[in-house]
Amino acid sequence: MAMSDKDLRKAIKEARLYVLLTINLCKLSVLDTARLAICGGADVLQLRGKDVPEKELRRLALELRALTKELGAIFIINDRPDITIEAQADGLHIGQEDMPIEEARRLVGNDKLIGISAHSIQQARQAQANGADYLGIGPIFPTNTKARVNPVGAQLIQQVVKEITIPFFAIGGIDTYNVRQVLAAGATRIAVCSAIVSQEDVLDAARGLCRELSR
Ligand code: 3NM
Repeated sequence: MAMSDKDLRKAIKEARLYVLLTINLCKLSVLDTARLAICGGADVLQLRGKDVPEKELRRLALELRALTKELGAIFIINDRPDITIEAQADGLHIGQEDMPIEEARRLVGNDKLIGISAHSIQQARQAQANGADYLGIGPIFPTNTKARVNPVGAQLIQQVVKEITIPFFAIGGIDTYNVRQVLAAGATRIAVCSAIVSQEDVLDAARGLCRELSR
């Protein structure tokens, strides 16, 4: 059964590991990657496929919805309110260059989560004021997955911890080696793509990061 909006907001607060399924970066099939990531401890999965044919994206969204329901993970769609609704996903994630949050909210309604990427404290404040349910804060470290945005460093996490009350996920270039810096700065949640989905052993990669998160 799908979670109610109240349960979803509680679940996103309690989530620790958020995995971005960037389709072209998955070493295994997207479905196998998703299953292994959840088995390894991922609480949230995001489908992200900017250059992927429409039909495939829609098919994957439906398949991942079924899988995440079965295994009990939150399912978010990147950048596509239409597919969020169609696949009955739990939420929509948008970036600073995508539509304004008010429009996203109008399109997906109050029952869905809306997450926003913020690259500065000003953007984080604005997103919170505009009704975002959670934030991605980054990129903390350099990353090829989102090379166009300059890394913000772990200092931004300290500022966000002080000021922002909605849940946030540190994101960008995070792996098992540097995750301690992120946690030391005050983050309790991380969002990861390549350090999980591009690995030979997705299960082990997810487990390794979960272990660090629960130290
Ligand atoms: N958004 P990886 S960083 C998709 O800062 C994305 O908004 C970011 O992938 C942001 O774990 C990022 O491979 C890339 O670095 C995350």
